[in-house]
Amino acid sequence: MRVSNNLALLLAAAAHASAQSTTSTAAPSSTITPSEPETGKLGDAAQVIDNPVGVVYKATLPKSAFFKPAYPDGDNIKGEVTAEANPDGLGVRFNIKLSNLPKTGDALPYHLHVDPVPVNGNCTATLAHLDPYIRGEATACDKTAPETCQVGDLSGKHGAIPGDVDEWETSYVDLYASTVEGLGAFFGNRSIVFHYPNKTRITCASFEKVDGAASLPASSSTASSTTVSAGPTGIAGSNTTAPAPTGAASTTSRAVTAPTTTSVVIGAASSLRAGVVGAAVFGAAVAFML
Ligand SMILES: *[C@@H]1O[C@H](CO)[C@@H](O)[C@H](O)[C@H]1NC(C)=O
Ligand SMILES: *[C@@H]1O[C@H](CO)[C@@H](O)[C@H](O)[C@H]1NC(C)=O
Ligand SMILES: *[C@@H]1O[C@H](CO)[C@@H](O)[C@H](O)[C@H]1NC(C)=O
Ligand SMILES: *[C@@H]1O[C@H](CO)[C@@H](O)[C@H](O)[C@H]1NC(C)=O
Ligand SMILES: [Cu+2]
Repeated sequence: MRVSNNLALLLAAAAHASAQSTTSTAAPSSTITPSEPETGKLGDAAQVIDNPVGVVYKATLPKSAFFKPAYPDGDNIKGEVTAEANPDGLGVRFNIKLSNLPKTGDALPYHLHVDPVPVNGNCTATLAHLDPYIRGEATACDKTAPETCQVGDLSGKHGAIPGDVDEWETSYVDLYASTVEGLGAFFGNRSIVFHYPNKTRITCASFEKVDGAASLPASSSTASSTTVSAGPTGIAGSNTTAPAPTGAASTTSRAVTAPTTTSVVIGAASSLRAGVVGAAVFGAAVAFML
């Protein structure tokens, strides 16, 4: 399934490239049929296979919400997001643990956003979703084709937060968001934003590199799990993703030294695209609505 998908993508990319070489004025969208998922102007997102192992980024939600009406008492969603390369460097595992969630009845989206949160906590200043392939968000992400989604659209690719629970935690590997500094898909200097179903920004936090991080437990590169607890103070499920210190843990933080030119990404025409991704993110930042 995966192999044939990738093969189809490569063939599609080859056909696209040859079509462009003969009809250079044709709009890229002319080769996309309406039944295919919408992808970025720069194509599908590349899988990142050399994320630095052992480097951990963490975003911790602030004490008070940005959208004050969500918590009139000054409270907020509580929780944190950690992100670390898979043990083989392919993709990044996100571990998300939240509590004191608002009960809206509808699922809550969340995304990686382009800029970090300023010291005044202004979530609007985080700009738009991380979207280095310039896909936009006019059409919803098709989670059966995550490479076509905005890199930062984590809830679109992996599922939104249920709107009727107090606590929620999940763990999954995203193959497109990266901890390789220099890539457009790098999010270690950016932020994560949690929204109401109507897209209002409730709260947000910047990622920071964790010093002296130990490796999270090694697990299958494609495994994911989600647990939900409706109890206000329950700890059910709290050990389903708990880190288990092992011999693989390192006691010092590892500097990222890989220059961008040696970053390895795979995917259709990725080598051509990688060079423009960094510049593209600035363009993506301009048209922010979310
Ligand atoms: C928050 O950031 C947005 C976008 O940069 C800006 O327009 C707005 O004035 C800021 N609000 C505050 C209270 O700083
Ligand atoms: C974050 O890092 C990326 C890749 O190194 C870079 O292109 C971008 O300008 C940085 N953004 C901020 C807000 O520092
Ligand atoms: C979005 O939803 C929240 C929660 O229901 C509400 O407080 C807020 O006013 C809504 N914002 C807009 C722009 O409709
Ligand atoms: C937590 O771990 C213990 C010991 O492995 C196990 O007995 C228990 O069922 C686990 N709890 C949950 C909620 O997974
Ligand atoms: Cu968002």
